[in-house]
Amino acid sequence: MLTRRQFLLAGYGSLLGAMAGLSGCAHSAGKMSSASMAPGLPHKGMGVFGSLSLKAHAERNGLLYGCAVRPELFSQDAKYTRLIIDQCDILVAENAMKWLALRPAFNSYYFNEADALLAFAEQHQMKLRGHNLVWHEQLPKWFASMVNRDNAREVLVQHIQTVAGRYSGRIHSWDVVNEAIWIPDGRADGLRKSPWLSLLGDDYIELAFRTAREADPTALLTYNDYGIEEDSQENEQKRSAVLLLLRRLKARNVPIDAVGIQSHLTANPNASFRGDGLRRFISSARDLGLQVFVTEMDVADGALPGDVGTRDDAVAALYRDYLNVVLANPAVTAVLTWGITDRYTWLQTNKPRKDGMHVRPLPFDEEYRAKPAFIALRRTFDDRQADASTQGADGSAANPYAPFTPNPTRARE
Ligand code: 9MR
Repeated sequence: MLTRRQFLLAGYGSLLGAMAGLSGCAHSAGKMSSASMAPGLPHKGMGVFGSLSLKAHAERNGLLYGCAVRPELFSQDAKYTRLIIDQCDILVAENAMKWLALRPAFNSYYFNEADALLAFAEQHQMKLRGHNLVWHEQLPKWFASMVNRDNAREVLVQHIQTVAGRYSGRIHSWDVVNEAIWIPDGRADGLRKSPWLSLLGDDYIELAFRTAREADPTALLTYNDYGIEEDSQENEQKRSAVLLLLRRLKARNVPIDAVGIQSHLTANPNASFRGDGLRRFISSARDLGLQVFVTEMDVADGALPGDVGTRDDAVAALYRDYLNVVLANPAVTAVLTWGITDRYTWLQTNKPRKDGMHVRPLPFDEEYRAKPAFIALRRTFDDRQADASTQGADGSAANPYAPFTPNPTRARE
């Protein structure tokens, strides 16, 4: 029987009998120090499944846990697929539902991967987030030459009607607008000078939310952004601009239900996370009646020394400190990491380490073994119960945001 001061790092390979000889480690849970690793303990396959999984710990504390997935890997990597089934109760497509993936040509749609992902999620009783309907990145090549001020409105509305309409009733939440604030562009309202802004003016955000609500009345409509997590002045400025946008939308009765805080963090060997600004931001979002999702969490380790134990501990400490701040507010109802295993993380290509070692930003390592970050996630989920009960606006212990139950209505064929 495991105590809270003992935990096991177990490999999915060992679960499947496919990774004979895997040695895991017992950690001191308090310090999460890899110095206390004890290789060779008889712990294979223990400690991370069933009631000890991330999803089980999340659910027990009124949360959803999940991750971004690459559905094309389901047919290629059984351990990856198993890991997701065991650990997640909510998924999001890392790329498969973006314009680039769905719109091979101006007049056509490609839904195979997105459809397969939704079928997979439903088969395993998982929820699915939609990511995303409006973004300045990952637009198809044809976009720049085919979309102009005369047809932009129709193109946007038709895309949202088609995509959100196809999956209506089956999506937990849609990132309707992604990353619309960019302070360096210099506008007073902080809006990014994106193609959508140039084509449609600042109304495009409102148009997107209203169209999404009509197309899928049950999905929680979300504004999703990054650069609003840290203690820095830049992040504080961006938080203000995002809040300004959210307030403007609410004042105009635009249908918006949630804000997504992406949470791509970087471990800093010289500073710890305080999160005062983030705490205030989440509280303001709650005052607006919004739910809050952690939508894309990972912790870049490029500034940390190479030693794996040191790195894993620092990454886990930031997961812990960050989520302790975020989860203290009951408006936060879901935590998703951007991937689940270090084997498949965008950071390996986007922010590779200078020493050539593989990056380690996620709860499971390249061989699907749970890392200290996994333990930190579980622990913060458990700690939430006590915190949330003291922080409800009305002093009640109940989370006012019941976990979402999807509408069983099937998508239009
Ligand atoms: O992880 C995604 C990567 O595979 C894509 O190449 C990239 C394209 O811009 O998008 C990444 O996901 C991003 C997400 O859609 C929005 N927030 C930032 C994520 C990391 O860049």
